[in-house]
Amino acid sequence: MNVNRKVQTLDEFTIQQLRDFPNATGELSHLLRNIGLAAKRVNVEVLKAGLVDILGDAGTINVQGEEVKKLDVYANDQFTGVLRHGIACAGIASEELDDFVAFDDAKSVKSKYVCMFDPLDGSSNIDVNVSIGTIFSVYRRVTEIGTVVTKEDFLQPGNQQVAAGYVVYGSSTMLVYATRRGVNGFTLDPSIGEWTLSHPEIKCPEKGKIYSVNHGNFFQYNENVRKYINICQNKTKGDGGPYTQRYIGSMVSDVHRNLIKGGIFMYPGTTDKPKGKLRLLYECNPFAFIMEVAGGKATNGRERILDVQPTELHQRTPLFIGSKLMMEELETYLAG
Ligand code: AHM
Ligand code: MG
Repeated sequence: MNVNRKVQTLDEFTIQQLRDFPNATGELSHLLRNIGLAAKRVNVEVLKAGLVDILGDAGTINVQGEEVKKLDVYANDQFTGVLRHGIACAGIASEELDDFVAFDDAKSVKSKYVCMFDPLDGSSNIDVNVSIGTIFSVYRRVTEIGTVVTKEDFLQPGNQQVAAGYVVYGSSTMLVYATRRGVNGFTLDPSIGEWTLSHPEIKCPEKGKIYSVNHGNFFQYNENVRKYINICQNKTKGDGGPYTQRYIGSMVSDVHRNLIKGGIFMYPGTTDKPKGKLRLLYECNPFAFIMEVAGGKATNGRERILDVQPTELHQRTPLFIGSKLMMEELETYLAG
């Protein structure tokens, strides 16, 4: 190990980035710092998830006499809380909440960003000790600074994102975030409780060998998607294959792996659910932004995810996302 290598923390990194923008206010750094703080708190609880029988089930009172919250509710409270009390965020929308929340205190109305998040994605994996994650997306508000934010601030197409990121609570805990300038990954060093730059300037390999899709739904996908899946199964060495199928069922982990190693992730529409399962605003848009900045692509099968004009906070969309060349091959099949 090279002990002389400079270890950069998330705060150092974001502050250094600011130096290139003399007029920057530091609000985005502040917001990212708050997200990092909430993620550390959530991480502590995720690490204890297996002790739920000892520490008490959600909704019960634990041995210390404290009310035990479901982890996804806890995560939602943490992210909402840090953003509400910070100085950079004027309002949030979350998978956990039916409607957006406008922060109406005197400081928050002067903030320029709104944030959307899925506080704990893949929550069906909590009980079985499989990686889960948080996904977030940051926009500049479109309403006037000094007023309370409205729905219009949240219903912006993904191409307006200022930053987006995710946290994987996995074998180690990582925070990855993108701005238009690049994608960078920070691993939590538990010995000092700091996010440490471990994956600078992430680029998604143009070609990959991994395809990720729920095969259980195969016969519910349309013919074009089924054809492409068959192509993935039949790749030979001369053809860039063979491909490997990997599907955890936690989007954050599945897309994170494919972003680093090269691959494609699909959650197509099904006959039962033509719009699929995933949510445009706080699941698909942030990943589409990260993937595009890293050199990959993301579509809903017809158009670029980032160009979709949202009409509802919780709208769903089919998603195809991953390495550039794999996506281009997929698109030839989706075109029919
Ligand atoms: P959630 O937000 O309720 O946790 O659901 C989203 C998750 C994604 O992380 C994952 O890609 C997908 O659901 C898996 O769904 P399925 O089990 O239908 O394949
Ligand atoms: Mg989710």
